[in-house]
Amino acid sequence: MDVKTLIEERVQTLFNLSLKDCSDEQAYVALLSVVKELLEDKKIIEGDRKVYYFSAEFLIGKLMSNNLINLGIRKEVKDLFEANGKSLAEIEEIEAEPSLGNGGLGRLAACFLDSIATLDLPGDGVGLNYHLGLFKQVFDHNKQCETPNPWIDDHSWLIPTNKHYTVDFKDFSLKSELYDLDVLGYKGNKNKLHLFDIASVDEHIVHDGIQFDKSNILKNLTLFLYPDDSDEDGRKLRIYQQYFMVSNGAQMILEDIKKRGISLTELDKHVCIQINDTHPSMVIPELIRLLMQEGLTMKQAIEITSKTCAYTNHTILAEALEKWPMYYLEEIVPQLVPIIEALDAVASERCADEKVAIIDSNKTVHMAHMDIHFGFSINGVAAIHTDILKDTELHDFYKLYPTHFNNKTNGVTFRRWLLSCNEELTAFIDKLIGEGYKEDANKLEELQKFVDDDAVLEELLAIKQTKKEQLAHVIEAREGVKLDPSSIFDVQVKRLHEYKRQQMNVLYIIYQYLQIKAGNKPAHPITCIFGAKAAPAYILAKDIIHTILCLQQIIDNDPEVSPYLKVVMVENYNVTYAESIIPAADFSEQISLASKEASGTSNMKFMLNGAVTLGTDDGANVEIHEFVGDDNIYIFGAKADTVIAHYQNGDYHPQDVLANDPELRKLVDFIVSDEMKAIGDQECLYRLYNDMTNKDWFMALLDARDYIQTKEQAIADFNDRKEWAKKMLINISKAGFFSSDRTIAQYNEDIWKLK
Ligand code: GPU
Repeated sequence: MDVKTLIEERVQTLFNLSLKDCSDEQAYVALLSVVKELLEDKKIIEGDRKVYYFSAEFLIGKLMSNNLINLGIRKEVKDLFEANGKSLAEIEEIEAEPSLGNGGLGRLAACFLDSIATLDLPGDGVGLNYHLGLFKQVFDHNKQCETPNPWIDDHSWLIPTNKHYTVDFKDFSLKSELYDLDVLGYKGNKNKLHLFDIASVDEHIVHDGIQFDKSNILKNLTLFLYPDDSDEDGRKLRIYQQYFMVSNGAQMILEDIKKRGISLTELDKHVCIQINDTHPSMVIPELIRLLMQEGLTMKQAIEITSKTCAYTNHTILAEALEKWPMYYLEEIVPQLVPIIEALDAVASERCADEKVAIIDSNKTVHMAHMDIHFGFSINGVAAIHTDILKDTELHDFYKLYPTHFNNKTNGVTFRRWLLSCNEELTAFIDKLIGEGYKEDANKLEELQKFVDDDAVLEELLAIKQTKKEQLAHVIEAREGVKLDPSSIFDVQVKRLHEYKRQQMNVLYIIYQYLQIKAGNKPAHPITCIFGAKAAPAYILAKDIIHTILCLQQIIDNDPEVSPYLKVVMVENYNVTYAESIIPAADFSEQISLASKEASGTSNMKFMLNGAVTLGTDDGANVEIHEFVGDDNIYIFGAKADTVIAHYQNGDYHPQDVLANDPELRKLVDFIVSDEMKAIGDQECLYRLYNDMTNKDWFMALLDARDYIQTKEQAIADFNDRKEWAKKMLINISKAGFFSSDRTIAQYNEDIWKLK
């Protein structure tokens, strides 16, 4: 039966209505039920060897649109709904976005699952089923407040399974429940995302935003991703979560191997476990423990585990590399302690230097060190990032295991970040070069032949305009803020972190505000769009949000300024929001302090949608720069080696910069001006001001002047519409390398070695 008939009949059976007469909700429910069945019928990708991607986060976004695309039926369904007076886009809105991730690391995991399935490789995700997600961000009095983000309802895609495992902690055991999600490849077969949970979790213990009793593990274990770890109970809860995730995953893998009649001594020939940053690192001692329970010697178990596990590092920020006091582990998972001690002993035989020790002299366990000593591969996520790991941050490990280090520059799935979120651009590209690029992204290069074709350039600008108008509607509906779609849409959307330097963007906004007040209008009106969540315990990040929201208010209320400058920070930025913001962007802000952003992935999505990058030579910006050339990107700021030298010499002081730059001082001073204090919270504003002027750990002042000048140049260039359209076209044509299909092919070639 064809899909149209299936849907029509389903509405009839479920609601006794015709598609024309049913509500959007009913249409959604019928569509969901049909699509779930189509997924169920898909074959599971098989192979003798399989990868398991262990990750604390899977920021998968809504699934309907993606599933329709990968089933190859989106157009049919869209037409059917249209013929019945309905809009597929509006119906897709109804789905709740799963809240299973935080930022780039989680979104990368989601893109990877899509590409693994698309390349027809056997590979499953392993994670946790957080009921209330990270948190839902709401703004109150220009401040971020956190509320629960429930997303599981009767219409979720989760598939209950009958699989259960027992996970032992020191004081109790937990029986897990496993929910699966189908991950369908583009016009292909499927893999699974396995999300572990327990039945006793109780959402009702949450009160006053996202407060709850952090010691009540039976009720809280899978409530939230990244529970506040500013106190000891919070940190211990994270260990409970991590061990629960990896023990379930490891048990599931061994069960499967045994069922297939394979000897556990051959595990590494059939399984590869990719450890996504350090959150799943306890899988190493847990796998060793389970193998010993099955009768292997410790020596055998260590050897097999080392040949099975591979580790991906996503940061060089020392504070983001997890370390746990040994006594936490003794209190929670004492069964791992003798194994970790044994691993530490083996590691110190290989190298006695404490810098590479697993357990240091304070009895702290360094999770990344365990991964590197006892995994067969360690990779960074962009060329410059891997180089910095080798040369600086992990140099001592590199000397020990030079052949284990490799780079895998990140990528993004074009199914979601072009085909699904930008139908207009997709249709235009189809018309220009055919659909081959959907299977082989490098074919986007063929767009180059239109670089002097005026009609093509004009159409590209027209599509961007359409996407900007659509975004303006979305933002008006959701935030009550009216945007001018003829202004430049300058976008910085990402987690709020000092190293990403939203505070430097703040200085630009203040600069522009003061310029306009002084009678100097910008070359083109500009709208600065932000989206960012701050970790609940990250005070300074919240101060930056407060400052942005206060600026937004001041500018909105100033008729002298608001026609030329607008600021909007959207509430609860998530994947769904990204899907309307990214296609509408003119400028892509990628302004991290050089050396600090491991890769970035929104930079890739933006270029793919024809935005031009304003960025530092950091993370994957470096590779984007190489691909598009100097004329099609705006690079500014200190280079990574300069920054690293500043840290090594301890010779960067924001006061030195300010002493030489009175103009810049005025911008910083504005943060605590009367205008700001009249509407803002003085404590927050002064805290940010004092930090920026006395510490400025991520050197925003160092690059601020160069940043402002570069952005002014970009605004001026934007006015030459034809030249700008060429930049857009070249960015799109060079985006092919950043497809996660390429990234996954490389993981497979160098690390996983699946069929
Ligand atoms: N990243 Br570590 C996160 O999103 N969360 C983390 O806990 C850590 C890293 C990001 C990096 O900041 C970003 O540069 C990178 O593109 C992304 O991981 C995926 O590799």
